[in-house]
Amino acid sequence: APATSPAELDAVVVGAGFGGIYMLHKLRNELGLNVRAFDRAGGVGGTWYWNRYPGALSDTESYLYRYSFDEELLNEWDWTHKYVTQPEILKYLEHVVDRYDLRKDIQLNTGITSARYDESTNRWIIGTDTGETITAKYIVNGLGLLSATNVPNIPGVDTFGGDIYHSGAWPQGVDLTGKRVGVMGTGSTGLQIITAIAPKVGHLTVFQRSPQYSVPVGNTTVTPEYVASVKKDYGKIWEQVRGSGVAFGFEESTVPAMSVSETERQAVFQKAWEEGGGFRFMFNTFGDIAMDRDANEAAASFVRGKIAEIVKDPETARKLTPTDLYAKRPLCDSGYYATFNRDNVELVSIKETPIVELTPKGIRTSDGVEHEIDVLIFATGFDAVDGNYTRMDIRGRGGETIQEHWQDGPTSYLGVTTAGFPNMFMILGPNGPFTNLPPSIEAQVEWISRLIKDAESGEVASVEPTAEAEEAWTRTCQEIADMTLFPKADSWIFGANIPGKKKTVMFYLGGLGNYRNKLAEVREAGYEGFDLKVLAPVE
Ligand code: FAD
Ligand code: NA7
Repeated sequence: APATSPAELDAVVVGAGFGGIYMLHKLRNELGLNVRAFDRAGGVGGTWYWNRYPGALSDTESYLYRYSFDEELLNEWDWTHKYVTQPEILKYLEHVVDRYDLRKDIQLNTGITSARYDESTNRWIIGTDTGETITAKYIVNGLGLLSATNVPNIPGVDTFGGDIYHSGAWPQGVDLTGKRVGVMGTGSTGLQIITAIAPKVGHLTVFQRSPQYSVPVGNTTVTPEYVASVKKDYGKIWEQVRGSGVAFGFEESTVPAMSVSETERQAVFQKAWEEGGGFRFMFNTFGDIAMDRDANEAAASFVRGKIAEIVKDPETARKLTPTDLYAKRPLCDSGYYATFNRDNVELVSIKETPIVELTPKGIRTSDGVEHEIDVLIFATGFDAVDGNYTRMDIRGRGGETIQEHWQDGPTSYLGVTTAGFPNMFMILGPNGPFTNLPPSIEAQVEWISRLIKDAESGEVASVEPTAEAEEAWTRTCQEIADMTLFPKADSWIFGANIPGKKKTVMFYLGGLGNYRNKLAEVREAGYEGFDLKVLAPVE
């Protein structure tokens, strides 16, 4: 029931995924603050609550898709396969919530709709979609960077007689057995869904906008001996991860692809193909795949060769073969290309024959064909990074809205704060690191928590970055991105997947090690780049 008077809290955490859960633990259990976390979901887990689609799997190896802060938990939590599935990750996060007794301070089924900074009291006034008002000194947003769903606007959607699901809001209990299913979207998610459902559905029509480079994920069972050896080495493993680039557990290669012979290059790619993993293929084979056009083309042409070998029908192979740069988030799969050899799977290139409309029976494309389907699955991704921010009414100093502040694209200082929004922190905010994410989330949560601790012990009324610090960080991220090929490919990494969204840099591509060093330097320099407004002069 709506509270009659505003609840007064020290801090509000928005989101109960990897980020929000750890933040709540730090602020409540370590700093002793009065905190509540909110999530619009009906359960905890964030990404892993929402994405229950068939085949949902992390493509970070199991041993690294978890928190590292709790040694005891690392030692007791087992895994059976090289990669963890959605139900396993969800179970893990629920366990963490119970382990730290967090559930009683997580309010589910409650969306935060507004947050307004009151300069006279230095507090945030926060509104929910259940009609509550809460005030808090701090607000920490763990809204998720791949969380606000992107649903295509297709004419005739209301006339369609079948069911429509988005991968990122997958309902419980969907049975696709024997049905005629259409999947739109061939990113990481689309590949997983297509590969998982093809053997079960009656007929599968894949509506492909862009062909993709993908390598095998290489999921296998792991032995108890292997698990024990990882546990024994965890200290060293996490140290390596924290100092690495993409935090996927391997050393990034520094060898230029063109510095070795053609034979050796093919052997390196082949070995990576057999071992599996998208990030490995891009970053562990050679050091310049994502930087140098020739190196990139070498990797791309290796994958094109695989498609030609695997896919039997030449016309399908042609449609599946990308010709652009290999510079999106690297993909991996459990037999994606081979799925198109199945009799019940059909590929429609919607670049060649665009979708005209949804009809009562299915999808009509520009060649006049009506593709009949019972179920349409949108694996069309997310309004990434700032999507959940701009769907809220957030107002900082002088009533400036987040939409106004970010009209030229989302920015931040260090990925965790933004100028004019005092005492507001972000986990995985814009221009944070592009990595396996739990280690980056930990770095940010720990840094934010320490800043709040320092602020609390120093009578600080408000903390915010200067506009100059934010501009400098944006420039740094831009400069690093411009050294890579990523901005030259259209993907969510730069906001290019959303119609009308400005294409800008949204990540710090300098690696986790450098990012952590930067965070540490800023703190050690007395929070360089921040304005700390003191409540009362400290004697
Ligand atoms: P999330 O887990 O997204 O949680 C955010 C929560 O905030 C959500 O529950 C949402 O409901 C809630 N929320 C948002 N706005 C509001 C609001 N206004 N009010 C209330 N609640 C709100 N990362 C990897 O590193 N490796 C992988 O292999 C990997 N695989 C992925 C696979 C899929 C299908 C997806 C979608 C993402 C994947 N990711 C992967 C990225 C993944 O999102 C992060 O690893 C991590 O789970 C993010 O945690 P988070 O807490 O920051 O955000
Ligand atoms: P992605 O990677 O953004 O992929 C979305 C896919 O949907 C991609 O193939 C898009 O084509 C396609 N798409 C997007 N909008 C449309 C419309 N309007 N019509 C047709 N096709 C469309 O999202 P995922 O969920 O797969 O993965 C996101 C991240 O989550 C992933 O990297 C992991 O970290 C987990 P496009 O390529 O843009 O032409």
